[in-house]
This record gives sequence, structure tokens and C-alpha cells, in this order.
Amino acid sequence: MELFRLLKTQDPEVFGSIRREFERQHGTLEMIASENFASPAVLAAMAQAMNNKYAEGYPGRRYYGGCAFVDEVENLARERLKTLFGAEHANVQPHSGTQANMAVYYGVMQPGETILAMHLSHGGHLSHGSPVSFAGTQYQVVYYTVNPRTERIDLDQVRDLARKHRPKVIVTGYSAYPRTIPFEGFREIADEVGAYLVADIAHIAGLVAAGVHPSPVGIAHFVTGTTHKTLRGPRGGFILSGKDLAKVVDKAVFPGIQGGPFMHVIAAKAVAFGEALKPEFRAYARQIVQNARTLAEVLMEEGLRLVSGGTDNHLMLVDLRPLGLTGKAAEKLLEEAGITVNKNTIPFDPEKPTVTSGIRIGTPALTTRGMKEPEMRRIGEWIAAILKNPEDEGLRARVRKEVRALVEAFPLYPELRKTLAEA
Ligand code: DSN
Repeated sequence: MELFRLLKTQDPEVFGSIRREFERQHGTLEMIASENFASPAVLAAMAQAMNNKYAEGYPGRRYYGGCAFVDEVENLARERLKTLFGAEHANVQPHSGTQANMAVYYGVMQPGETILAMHLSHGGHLSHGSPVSFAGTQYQVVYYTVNPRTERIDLDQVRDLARKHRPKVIVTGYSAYPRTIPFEGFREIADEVGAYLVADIAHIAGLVAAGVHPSPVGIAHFVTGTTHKTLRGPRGGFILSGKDLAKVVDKAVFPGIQGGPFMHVIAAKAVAFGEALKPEFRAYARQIVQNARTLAEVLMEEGLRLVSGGTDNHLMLVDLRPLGLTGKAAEKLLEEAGITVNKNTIPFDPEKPTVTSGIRIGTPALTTRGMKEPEMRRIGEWIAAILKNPEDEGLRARVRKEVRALVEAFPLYPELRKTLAEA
């Protein structure tokens, strides 16, 4: 790609960092549950002239001239997203999942009204009402938690809290919950107390699109999500709703909380939605879940404790307390061996969020590389061995070597990396 040569000539420092990041992604096992590898076509769609275009408003109703072609891509993105999820209305402008949630709250709530959401340390998200987020300072927040025995959502607790606090919005959908979400049960509770139900499918969007997780579309009033996790597109967000709430959504995104949309990213979203509509994507999403199940089985066979005893989706949470490790220490040990995960709180975690008692492990990115059950078995054994033997530096060095060999059998961005090397 000529573009890389141009960049190298003009700014060798930035070019160097980009090249090293490509090599890092190729050379390690990326198991952060929220990350993925967008296709070269998705990456290409962001490196183009639509970056330069202001297009406040919506297709056919812009506040700037010269929008004919950005209108084309935004219409494509909206139509493809609606088809993908069977939704009546789609807004593809949110810059992120947090912006998507912020827009929905802004659209239906006044400051000081109440959100009922899952506590952050039980799998929720900052934008669901953490005191350190806008959501926690603008709105009253009441938290539900997982059940301490099952470590799963407890709809009885959600119903009791909803009856007591009469929230304006109930949020379901999580960043660290390994089980299937009972969307219908949440909607019944929302209807009983007259609340709006928001389903944040940021993590599971690709699984929902492919039909390997139940869909909240047509159940929740609003469905928010991100495009870069299991959906494997550019970084960004989206909102789905029924036709009845289309105006609320669109006004809340622009002019409510955002200005000019990122049209180059919207072009890349259109490409990613097009990819997700292909039959291969369904097979990909099925494999993500099969890989997660296999990895969870191996970890448990090796004696590790998984929160809720396993997984139904793309991620799992390891409780490190029986091993005497913190999440912070485990993340570092695995990184030394070339395995990237993130420390994560577990339900009722006694540790601070910067330390934690758990790690979160996900399979979407490795599944994109083509890895399947045999690779998950090997990786699960490596992870367990490293966590059970934290003093063994030699073991980590040996696994690092094996990881290097494994990644060569599943090359990431081979053409792009070749072009970068030759630029
Ligand atoms: N940061 C994302 C995650 O890792 O789950 C959520 O926004």
C-alpha cells in the first residue's frame, strides 16, 4: 500500500510505532474479550477522504453541502445494520458504546432520574452508572448484582429493586458476564414499573447478529452496541430501536450529545456490516462460542475456578483467589508468555479495580485468526500451568517460544505486514 510508504517518508516515528503494533498483534495471543481484528477492507475504508467531511445531520438532512457520497455510505450502513439485526431503526453515528448509552439516557431521562443497572464489579460498565462516569453524576443509580450462589442474574432481585425505586431506565447487557442474558424477563420487569429497557449488546453484538445469542431487538426499547468487538468492525457504536423511538434516538445523538459524525468510520462500519451479513460470519460466531466453551472446560479440568462455573458466550472470568494471585499479577505473568488478557473484578471482589481478583479471557480475536478447539486446548493448558506456577520463569519462557511458533501457523494481516516491511 502506497499509503504506508508515504507515512514512513513523512513521519518515520509514527510509522515505526504502527509497524511495531502490527507485529505485536501478530506475535502474541490476543485474548482480551472486547478486542478483535477488523478485516483489511475495514481498515482500508477508514484511511480515506471521508475523514475530511463534515456531515452534521442525517442523510438527506445535513447542515453542510457536499454530502452526496457520505450520504450513500451512511444509508448503506444503516440499511445493512437494520437487516443484520432485524431492526426497524438504526443510528450508526455514535462514536463509541459509551456515546450510544449516553444518547439513550439523554433522549429519555432528565438529570436526577433513576437508572437500574448491574454493578460494575459484577459485569456492568462505567457508562451504566458508575460514580466516576457521567452516568453516575447526572442520574441516580441503583445497582443489581449477580446472585452470590449462582453468580448469575437474579431477576427476582432486579424486580424487587425496580418496584422499590421505580427507575426510568433499566440497563441489561454487560462487559464481563459469561452467561446468556434473559432479555424477556427484563422487559416484563420494565413494563411492570413503566421503565425503558436498554440492552447494551456491545460485547455480544456479533453473537446476536449471527443468532448464537438471543436477540433483544423487539424486546428492549433501545439496543445499544459497539462495532469493534465480536462484530469485528471499526471502533464505534450504534443504536437500534423501533420506528416509534427513531426520532428520540436521532435527536439525542445529534444534536443532543455529538457533533459531526466520523464519516470514514461510518464507511468502515458499512463494510463490517456487509461482512457480518455473509454466511461465513455465522460460522465465525459459532466458533467463537465453541472455542470459549473448550477453553473453559480445559481451565476447569486443570482445577481453575470460573465465575458461574463456565460460559455460554465469548468470555470467561477466572477467580484467582484459590491460587493466591491477584488479577494484576496474573495479567503480567501471562503477558510475559505472550498471552494478553485483562485483570477484571469478579462478583463481590474484595480487591480494588486496579488490582482485582480475576482475569477476563475471550476468544473472538483468536477465532478470527482461524484457531479452533485444538489450539484452545493447548492455550488453556499453558494459561493454567502459568497461573499455577507463578514462580516458574523458565515455564513462561518456554510457553513464549511455543506461542511464537503457534502464531506463525495463524498469520495475522500477512499482506499488510509485508507491505509495511517493504515500505
Ligand atoms: N472497555 C470495554 C471492555 O473491555 O469490555 C468496554 O467498554
